[in-house]
Amino acid sequence: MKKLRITTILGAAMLLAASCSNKTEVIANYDVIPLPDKIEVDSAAMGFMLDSGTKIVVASADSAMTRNAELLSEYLGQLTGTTPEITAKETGKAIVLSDDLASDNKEAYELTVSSEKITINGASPAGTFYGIQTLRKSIPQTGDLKVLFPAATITDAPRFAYRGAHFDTARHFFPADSVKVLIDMMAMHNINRFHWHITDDQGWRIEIGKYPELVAKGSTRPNTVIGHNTEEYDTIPHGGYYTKEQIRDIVRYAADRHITIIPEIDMPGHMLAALAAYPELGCTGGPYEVWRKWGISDDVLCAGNDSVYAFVNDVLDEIVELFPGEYVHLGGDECPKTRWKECAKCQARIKALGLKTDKHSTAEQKLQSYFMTRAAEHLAAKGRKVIGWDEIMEGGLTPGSVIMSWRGEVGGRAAAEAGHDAIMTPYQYLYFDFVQSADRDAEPLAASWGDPTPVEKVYNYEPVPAEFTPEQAAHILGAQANTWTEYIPTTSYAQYMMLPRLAALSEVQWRDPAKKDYQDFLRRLPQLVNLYDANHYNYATHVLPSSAESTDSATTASK
Ligand code: TNX
Repeated sequence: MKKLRITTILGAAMLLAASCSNKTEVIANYDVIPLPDKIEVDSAAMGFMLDSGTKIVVASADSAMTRNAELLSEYLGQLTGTTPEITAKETGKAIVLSDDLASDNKEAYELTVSSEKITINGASPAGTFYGIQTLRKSIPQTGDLKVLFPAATITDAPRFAYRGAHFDTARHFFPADSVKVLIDMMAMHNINRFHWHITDDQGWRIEIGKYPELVAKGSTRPNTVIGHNTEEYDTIPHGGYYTKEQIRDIVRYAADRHITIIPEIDMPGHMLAALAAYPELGCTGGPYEVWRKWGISDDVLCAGNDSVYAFVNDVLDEIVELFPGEYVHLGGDECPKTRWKECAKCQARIKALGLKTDKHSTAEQKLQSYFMTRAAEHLAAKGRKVIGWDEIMEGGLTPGSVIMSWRGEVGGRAAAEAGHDAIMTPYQYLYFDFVQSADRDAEPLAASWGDPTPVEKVYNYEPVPAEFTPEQAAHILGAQANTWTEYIPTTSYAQYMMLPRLAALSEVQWRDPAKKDYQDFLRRLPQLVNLYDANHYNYATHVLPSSAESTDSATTASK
């Protein structure tokens, strides 16, 4: 708080100074995160001075390119105090945006800086956007600025096409505006997939027209267990959900930032909130309650009941309407078979399908595979593909489904070896709900949990197994970090858990592993942290030089 007040006073003083004096001149530094593949600075040539005369030129009528220009203008306004005008015609000193770079990698871009102009040419509007991110991140501070960009040519392209970040808004609800802030954070780190975990035992958080009780009953719990499933409960009702209008708005907001949202409707387990709303969908018929604690529930969707399959299809129909991306995530994790073993309907279905336990899987695991396959087929008929947690391999993988490997790399490896696509998200490296240092007492929230996963561990993660052939390696679509929110009750604390680990992740996702260097990453990090400050993001300071520490992180995180 104290820091905030001082910053406000300082900000006002700076504004005042600027109105009577000249702007501060700063020199851009292209050593950003993730570091571009090739940076050639021509120190003999004159650089480009960004000042109030600079315009942004975008000739293309493409709406994505116009949006790129608007975002660049916004970013520059935020950092330098001057918001450049956008025009279609090239006149005078300008930043020129285009999207006709010849490259096999559609997210590639080239950025050139001369005394007269800066050009950012992408192989697609997304490529141009990453050039914009690099330009924005190269500005080392904020204020009323003139920025000198050294003459340079930067060529860059990402390593992986799938660069994901997952966030759980089911265990705790996060308002639409803070989801947008998370999307901005992702965009800043060149992430292009937001895996949105939107339903779980503890809350159903998306409006579904055909089943109004899902949010009416399933989005609220009267109280929540304290800490790690102690016997004690707080007295605070917790709830919230996103209306269809809010979802559409967020989908658009993400698309403007070249991020595709992958919604996850976790099934057949992790469904207690839905069961509380529609008890007839469970094996016992309930009653059920929206869960007030954490863990794995034995109560799951009944796999022997035809109305459950109809429910799943109906929900997916509305999901597909809201989310235009290629993939829908169907979960599939942590589904105990306790109820199915005792349920007459489930056993009848097993019998009717002729499912038998063998040395690879049990009959109930095969029933789950049947369940997932039916949902996947429904989506396939609508032109969508399925992602599932690695458990979906247990009873036999649905052809065409992508495996998201979270219980280590075993599932992802097996999938890729068998010729299926996989995304690596092993909990040992990429779980951002896990504590960041071994010194738990120093963490802002008492309920910190998980094995210590420091920034360096994330940075050094390599998603492609060393012994893989190029064909197998091509099945590793990319990597993703997951932020589960059992112990993350506020947006501020979520930011603290994600930053700066998202920065480390971005180099795993973007860069050639042979060129990665943790010490060099640490050297480049403070400049990115200035941008975190400019956006008022909360972040962890474990690996920052003490001068760059945000004094507020500990206090705001515990709010
Ligand atoms: C396991 S990862 C889960 C989540 C929990 C998480 C906590 C996965 C597919 N399932 O339901 O929130 O651990 O770290």
